[in-house]
Amino acid sequence: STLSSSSAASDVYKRQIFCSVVDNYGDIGVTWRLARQLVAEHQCAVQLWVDDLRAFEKICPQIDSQKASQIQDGVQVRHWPAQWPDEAAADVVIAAFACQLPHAYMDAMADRARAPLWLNLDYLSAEDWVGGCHGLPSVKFRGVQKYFFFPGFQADTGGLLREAGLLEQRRDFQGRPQARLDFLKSLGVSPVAGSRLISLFAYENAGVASWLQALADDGQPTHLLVPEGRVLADVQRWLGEEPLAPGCPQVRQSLTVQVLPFVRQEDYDRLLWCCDFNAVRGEDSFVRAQWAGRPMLWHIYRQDEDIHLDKLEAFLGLYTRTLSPGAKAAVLALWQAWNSEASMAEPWKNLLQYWPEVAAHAEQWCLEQGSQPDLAAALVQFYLNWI
Ligand code: TRH
Repeated sequence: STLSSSSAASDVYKRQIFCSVVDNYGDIGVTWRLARQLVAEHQCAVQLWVDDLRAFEKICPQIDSQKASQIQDGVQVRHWPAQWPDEAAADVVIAAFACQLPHAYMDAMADRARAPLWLNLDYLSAEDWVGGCHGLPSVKFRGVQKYFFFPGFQADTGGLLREAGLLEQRRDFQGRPQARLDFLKSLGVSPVAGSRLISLFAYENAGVASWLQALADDGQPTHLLVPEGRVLADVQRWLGEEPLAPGCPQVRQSLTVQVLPFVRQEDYDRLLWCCDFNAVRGEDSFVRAQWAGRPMLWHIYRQDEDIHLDKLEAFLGLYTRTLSPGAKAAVLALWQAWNSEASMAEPWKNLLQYWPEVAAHAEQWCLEQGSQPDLAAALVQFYLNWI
């Protein structure tokens, strides 16, 4: 098509986002969300370069992983090949998660009559230093200045990805029990009567068995939904079953375990809205669980030298600030046990004592975060201030 020829692309695509998939689905999950939102809410022409279309296809099944160029939700999706095709640079260049741009492309940025705005969209962290670094100049390449753009929870950061109307949609959905049941049914889920519905998305975790045992021993039934993925082997080991297939629930005392197929990103959101408690991981599902307004548990992505533990502590500090001392201690103990793969038995029982407070707080936190400018809007504003 004419759109994919390089000269036309330079005229049409004013924003280029680069995503190198390092691991899992967070890299593409975040950039895909941002690309769509820039198109839908800010009328930007966006080109998203992704080096792994198969990972993309998992969260967005309409992607054709064989196609080098395709339009999805108004975003031009381009496969980012090892051999860089000679493409012109856009007005705004967003490199996600410090990915290295092709050298020839950096030359193309520098060769433009007017240098582009070049941003590094960083990882999310609640640490204090983030606000001080957000928006600062980073490196320069042949006169083109790169800037740090940090997502975050505080007013001095770039904020969080949040589509317009998201919280209203979520509340509307949660206010319609039949819509919830219909959606769950479409996933093959009929919640066990009187049960607490929990979703479990996590990395491998030796603490899983102790949590499942605590849920099985509990007086109230739990229906646990586990999207296919890395934590499944631990769940299977505890069940002592052959590989679990999506769709056939296993019951152990009070606990029903059901594996779910990996669903499209929009449906994963809805799944979070349906549940009373969400275990999430990484970066994008972590934010979406906050928008779901329900109590949650975060399995943070491990980093070298345990620097992820500082991030965990920083978030917990913010998140639990307004909780009573007892509820605060309960949340801290649960999250710390989960992230050190320690026993979840006592921390889980303890959290149940504070359930009403923790549940009300999840909605309150969502409201508080939702009152700040969203990341896409902050990015557009950054550009307007820059020109
Ligand atoms: O997949 P992740 O572990 O991604 C991680 C993190 O982003 C981490 O910070 C980063 O360093 C690493 O990747 C490279 O977890 P995350 O961020 O929650 O991304 C999962 C995405 O998958 C998210 O967009 C939601 C989506 N998803 C679906 O679309 N359907 C599903 O069924 C599930 C379970 C998830």
